[in-house]
Amino acid sequence: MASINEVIDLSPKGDIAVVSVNSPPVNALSAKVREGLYKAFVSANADTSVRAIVVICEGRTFIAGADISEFGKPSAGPTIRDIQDLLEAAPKPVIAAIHGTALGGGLEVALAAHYRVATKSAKAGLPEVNIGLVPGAGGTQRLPRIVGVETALDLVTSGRHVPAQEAQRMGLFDHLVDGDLREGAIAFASSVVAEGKPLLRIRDNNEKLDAAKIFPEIFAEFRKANAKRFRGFDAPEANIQAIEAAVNESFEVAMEIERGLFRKLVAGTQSGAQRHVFFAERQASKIPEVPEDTPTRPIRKVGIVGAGTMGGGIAMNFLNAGLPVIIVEADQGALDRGTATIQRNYESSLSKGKLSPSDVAARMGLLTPSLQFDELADCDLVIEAVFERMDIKKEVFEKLDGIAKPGAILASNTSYLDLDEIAAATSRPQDVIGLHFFSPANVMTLLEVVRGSATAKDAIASAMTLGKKIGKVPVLVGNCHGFVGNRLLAQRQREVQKLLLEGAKLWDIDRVIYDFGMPMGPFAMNDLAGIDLGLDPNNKTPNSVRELLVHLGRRGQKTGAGYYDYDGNRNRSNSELVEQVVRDFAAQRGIAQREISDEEILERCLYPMVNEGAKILEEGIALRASDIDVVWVKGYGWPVYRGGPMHWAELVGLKRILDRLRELQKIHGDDFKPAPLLERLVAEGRGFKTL
Ligand code: 3H9
Repeated sequence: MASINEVIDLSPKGDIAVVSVNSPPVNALSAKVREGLYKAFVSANADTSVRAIVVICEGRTFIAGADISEFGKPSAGPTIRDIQDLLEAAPKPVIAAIHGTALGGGLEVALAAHYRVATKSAKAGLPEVNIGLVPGAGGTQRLPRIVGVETALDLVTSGRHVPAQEAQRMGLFDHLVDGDLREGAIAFASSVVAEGKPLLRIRDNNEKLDAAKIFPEIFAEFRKANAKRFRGFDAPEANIQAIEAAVNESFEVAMEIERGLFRKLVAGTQSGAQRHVFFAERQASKIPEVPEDTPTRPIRKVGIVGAGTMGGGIAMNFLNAGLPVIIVEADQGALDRGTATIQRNYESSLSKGKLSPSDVAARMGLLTPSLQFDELADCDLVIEAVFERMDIKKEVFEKLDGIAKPGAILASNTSYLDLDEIAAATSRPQDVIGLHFFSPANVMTLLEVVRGSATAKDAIASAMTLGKKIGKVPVLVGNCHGFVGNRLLAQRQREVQKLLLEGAKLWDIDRVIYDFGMPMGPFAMNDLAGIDLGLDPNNKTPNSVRELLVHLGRRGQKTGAGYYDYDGNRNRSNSELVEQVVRDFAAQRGIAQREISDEEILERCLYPMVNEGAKILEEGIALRASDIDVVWVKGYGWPVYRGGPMHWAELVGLKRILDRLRELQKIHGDDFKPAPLLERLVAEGRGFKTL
């Protein structure tokens, strides 16, 4: 790249000036890009031989937004708004030529151009809400002026990437180019000049705002309809307010309102946490010991052992990605039920319009149900999803060892068990790996990739790549009981049960956890999943509140009663009977009950999780603190606006957590014994992110 600076080129093509951005990976609007663009537009605007300007990008995408890594740092040079002012006020037509994804600040730059052309595979969106922001360069002002208020509200609060055809229907794109984008854009620019088309400035066009002026209730209705989805988040409301300002204020005043909202959010903890998760998610796929150029094993056919809920859900991931799957069960009834569930899930997507009949047929066409284990012989990857018991898992792996082809990856979906012990049942532990999917496996995006002590690097690289291919967020974890996610969960579960016996009401515990931002409290969650899950059905001597409830036939929502009572519509209410069961059990155990504050509930549930995270880091089970955050945000519903347990811990203050753990240790014993790493970090005044 030459002409303006390392990342911006300005070249004439006849009487059209072409401004190109080349700043890999995603042409984000870094200081260098902004500076180059500004200079290029000043120059092209002033050059009287130039009759139109095309702005286009090299590489995989049009500008994908502001440079998120620059947020929170002092900024210098021209702002995005300065560039937009130059574009919008240019005395000649400016055409944005879009391929890949025009997102955030990228789309905002394009919206300040007079026209937008795009490839048929291009997408556009304002995804700032996903990193806790509002668009800060007029996106909330120009977008509703093109697509109308209702659509704009949907786009800015969902952050959805709109495909080219839909964007054209909405008026976001003026023209879709077949073939070469640069040539198409130059031809379009020439025609604008030749036909003397107007310099369309979106800011001047207020027509699309009229409907909301006549019907201002649209905002209240939108808030109400989406209250559940927006719960806890600051950014959706700010986005709505910015669009309200577009309707009620002048362009200039509303631009200032948008700027104020952006500034407040970008300095706040929610956006900080959401940006942390954005980068953490991408960081998770980087494994120092397994560099990106590590060869991967081709995976063309996948075998699944077990057609239960997990096996079926796992199979769907691969069918969705166009990979043939053979699913094996021991008995015909279970195989038929599993296949029928997969078919039913696809039909439900069909009825919601998410899949077409041919999509469903193609996916089901890739599925081969079988009762013959031997048919797994030509699979490149086999995933075991049988009952969570070591003896059963070992038997499966012994059998697999006998039939799988050399080099096939043999994976276990175990959520707790020792992967090395499973691997030892084979003669090829280097090919054995854990692929821990989360239920429902076709929906949840987390994939814990468990490495055993002998797992080969290329098997790890293959699993990580495949995980991304099927749309998961793969996180590499080491082998231990419960890996990362369930190890943290076990801490919370233990405290929840202890708190209950000490006098906290279960609905108070649920409320505190829910208000923190988790999708559900632990008891409501238990009732949903079935509180008998994993318990021995023949146990005649119940030894915990949970076992007592199961003994009473209160197995959760499915029996109309569990920790809570349920009516016919699964609405829950508090149960006096359960309160009594808890009180009696505590008395029998000699546990004195007392009032427990919300603060204590939260600290006792969450601080031990942070402490466990520190132990996990110390043991090398997770590569970095942010991987633990990704696991809990993607797999367990930790509110993304709190950034995951380790990020949150630093906001609370590691010293405060350590001090409280020490106090709790004195009262309640070694469940609260601080991790040596936590002590060391506090002593050194450092945080997890410095490791
Ligand atoms: C904004 O625009 C604010 C404005 O309204 C106004 C301000 C005043 N900045 O995802 P990938 C990096 S807010 C910095 O793996 P893909 C990413 O970290 C922004 N870096 O690729 C990764 O780095 P590495 C609004 C960014 O092909 C590499 O690029 N825009 C940015 O799967 C590849 O990323 C957004 O929120 C960025 N903006 O997906 C869009 N974007 O290789 C955010 C990416 O070191 N970006 N990186 O790990 C995305 O959604 C996806 O990255 C995208 C590509 C769809 C573009």
